[in-house]
Amino acid sequence: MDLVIKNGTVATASDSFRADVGIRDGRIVALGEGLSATREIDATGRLVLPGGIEAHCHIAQESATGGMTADDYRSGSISAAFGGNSCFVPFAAQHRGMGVLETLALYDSRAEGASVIDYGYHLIITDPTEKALGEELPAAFARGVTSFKVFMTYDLMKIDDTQFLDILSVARRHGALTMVHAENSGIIRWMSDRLVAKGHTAPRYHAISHPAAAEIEAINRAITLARFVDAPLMIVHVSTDEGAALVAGARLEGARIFAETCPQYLFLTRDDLDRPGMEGAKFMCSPPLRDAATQQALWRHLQLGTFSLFSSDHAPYRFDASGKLAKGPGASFRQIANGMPGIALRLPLLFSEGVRKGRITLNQFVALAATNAAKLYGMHPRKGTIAIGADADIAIWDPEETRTVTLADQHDNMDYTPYEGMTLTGWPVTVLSRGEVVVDAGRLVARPGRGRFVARARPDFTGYPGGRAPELDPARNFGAEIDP
Ligand code: DUC
Ligand code: ZN
Ligand code: ZN
Repeated sequence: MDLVIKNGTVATASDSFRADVGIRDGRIVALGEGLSATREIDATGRLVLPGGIEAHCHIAQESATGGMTADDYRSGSISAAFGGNSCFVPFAAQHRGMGVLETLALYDSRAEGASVIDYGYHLIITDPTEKALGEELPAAFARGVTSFKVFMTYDLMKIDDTQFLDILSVARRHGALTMVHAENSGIIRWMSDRLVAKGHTAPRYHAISHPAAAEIEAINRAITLARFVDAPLMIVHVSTDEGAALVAGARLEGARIFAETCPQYLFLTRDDLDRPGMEGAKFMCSPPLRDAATQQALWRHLQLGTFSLFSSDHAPYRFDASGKLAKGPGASFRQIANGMPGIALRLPLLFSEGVRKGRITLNQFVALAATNAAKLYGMHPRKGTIAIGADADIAIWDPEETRTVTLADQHDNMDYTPYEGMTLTGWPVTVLSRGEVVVDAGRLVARPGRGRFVARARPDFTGYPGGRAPELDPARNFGAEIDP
């Protein structure tokens, strides 16, 4: 062994136990008592957890209208590592007219030589041409990009229901997971037109223009379409109790329907959009922040397992002319980029307010931090757990350390944090990726560019049998041959 982490409490998604962790050539090779090696890290009083996997973040990504995120693979990965993550999966966004493989090549050029932690991509598909569906998505899957995100809203990105069914079918055939941004485009446009016509353009009206009903309708439709063709589906950034309840109902019936929520929906409310001047723009994201009652409902869904994932949706747009205020200091909510940072605080927020306050167990925390993402995005058991043979992607946490969040301590390229002033207990102190220390005691000690692309395998849907609609079943549709 070249390294042993000694005397800590190891936790996985199922168990917590005292053990030393032995590492050789970047992998975990031993778990036991009294292990020794030439290099040792003393983890007395600390938790030894799988490194976090940040499964939803926007890094070096331009929006359909051209705005670029403030973080690239260097700053984004460094910020992720300081937040206890040793792997992340940003998006590779196809814009209309671009090929899928061309999109992946572009993101390769952005990530290679820059990331301090391992990375993969989810593809965003906005232009599902015959070539994309027939050749390029299968090729992307073969090179380890096994999840595809689609949008039901945004004029320059949205797909219609037919295209959605096409993508779900291709994903199902290859064993990929389709992810969806579920909001009803018509409701949002209808509300936005009326608000703007009456001069209601301030950031707070963003939440009014994206009502809960828009999310609920779209989640219902997305689940219906996915179940119709028996395709697995991940509903990202769920912000409503009713939307989460639709997911819970489908899961109870064995459908392969999964969901994610994000820190902003648990820790912020739409009152934050009502801050003076344009300050509310810092809290604009889509779906928007909701109310305190919804926060409580979402915590409940997190506790009960409706949400498999808890991701940051780090979408870093600065509060200046390069980001949120690109259209000027008095821009309408329609013209302000949606998104906020959170990649470094996702896990400290969940640990402090979830584990420390008794809302979730340490093992649930591990599942939400890493294990579930590893399983659903095809990286388990190589990543997302502490087990013999797994990559030594490990975060050592001090569960007693208390810090107050402030921008000066952040490592991203942002000029604000929405969580400024929150006091949190429990912080990652040392983060390893494939056995190499990346962050230690507040310092970056690894070289940007050491992170590697992770070719992901098929997601693991064990326990969810699914089942297709009778009209697609040859035994029940008078023999019609429809191959979804
Ligand atoms: N969807 C995201 O996933 N992130 C930011 C904005 C959006 O619409
Ligand atoms: Zn989205
Ligand atoms: Zn996002």
